[in-house]
Amino acid sequence: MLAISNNERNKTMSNFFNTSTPIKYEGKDSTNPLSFKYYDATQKIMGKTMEEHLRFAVCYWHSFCWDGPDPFGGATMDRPWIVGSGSAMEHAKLKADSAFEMYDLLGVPFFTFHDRDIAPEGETLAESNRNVQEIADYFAEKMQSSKARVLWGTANLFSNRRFMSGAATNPDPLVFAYAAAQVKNVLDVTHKLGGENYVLWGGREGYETLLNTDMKRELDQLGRFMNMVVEHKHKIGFKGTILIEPKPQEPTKHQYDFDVATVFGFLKNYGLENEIKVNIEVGHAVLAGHSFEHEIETANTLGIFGSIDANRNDYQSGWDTDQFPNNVPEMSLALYYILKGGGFSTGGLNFDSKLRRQSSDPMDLIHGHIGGMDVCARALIAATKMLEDGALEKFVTDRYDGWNHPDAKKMLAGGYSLEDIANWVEADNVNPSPQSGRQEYLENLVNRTI
Ligand code: XLS
Ligand code: NI
Ligand code: NI
Repeated sequence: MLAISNNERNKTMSNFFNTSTPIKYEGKDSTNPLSFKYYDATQKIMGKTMEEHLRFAVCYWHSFCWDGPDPFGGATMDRPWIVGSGSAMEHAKLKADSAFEMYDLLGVPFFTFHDRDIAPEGETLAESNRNVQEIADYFAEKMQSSKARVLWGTANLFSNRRFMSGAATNPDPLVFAYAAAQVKNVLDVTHKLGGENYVLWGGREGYETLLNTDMKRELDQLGRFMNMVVEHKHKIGFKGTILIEPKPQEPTKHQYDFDVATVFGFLKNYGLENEIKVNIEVGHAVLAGHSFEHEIETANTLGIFGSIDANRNDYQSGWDTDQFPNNVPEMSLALYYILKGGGFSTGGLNFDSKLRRQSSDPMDLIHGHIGGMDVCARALIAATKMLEDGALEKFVTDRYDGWNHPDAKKMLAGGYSLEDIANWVEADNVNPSPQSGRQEYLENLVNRTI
């Protein structure tokens, strides 16, 4: 069913979806498409409810701003706040009404937004920023009757053509300044709304060709920019986490935030490794040539794990197609490593997911999120089984057991030189015997939990 056209609707009370009954958990045998089969928000599992473990967030941009274009055709989705009559600010409020209608239907605890998603750009940045503040105040009113909170806010520093050559990494200092003014506003707004994190995704922070690029200068600019963000966070008393979202390319050919390890190197270089963490997206990990769990464990290892965007790519095209998660084994391993690392603190699981172009009905947004939430809930159940069972962890512990020997410890502690070790290996005829890594056996253990 298509949405009711704009003139039929009340401007302050949205009725975008053709149901007002909140989606409930009905169990896996339910055939009701408007129910959760696995996500039972209040079910306790390893000491926390599913809601507390998963910390689901709905994203504003793909859910409410994207209306289905592709390179060969325009919009396919009926979004009255994009095409209907009324002022841009009236549209923004109507969009907010529909967004909160969806948060409440799904019962999600969080949402995420860019400044440009929620409010129209004005004639000047001052006007744009005021528009964002006005809609944020409108959110604050709506949050009094909704349980949805802000997981993170972010600034759109990539859509407008002024950012075509980068935001913080632009050759023009005026663009750097403009971006700084935009980020300050969204960070303030995120703080005011009680947001738990602030995200920086640098889609245009990179370059197309070295022929016109001073890489060292651009990285220094980005380093200074990030330091200013952190300084401002402390100045205003924002307790949330600042997160960088790595992505190797798209839209820019070479992006400076390529992957988790690259971001860590950047943070170290600019003295930010204790201030900024990462928001890892499934599709971005894959674009960088990694598995999602590799990126998560890398972040755990480096102490910078923050949050995730759970959307994945199309397996065949390989693009950042931002599909709702629908791969239980992939998400199970991801959650296993997230839980092993201690789970989310300020972070959460954001659906930076968009519908397929032919899913033109508003209710498709509900189906997409139900599916994504159920996939993640199933994965959470599998991940906790892996942890509670402990066989995987025990295998890894046993595999490294040789390092508990006092001589092995001494080798790592600097107690022997290269020469000492060489003398010992030759004198004692040290001859290690290879041990199986048992990958297939371990994969079978994982499979039992899914
Ligand atoms: C784009 C990114 C973007 C960020 C927020 O690929 O995933 O949507 O999550 O700017
Ligand atoms: Ni993305
Ligand atoms: Ni993302």
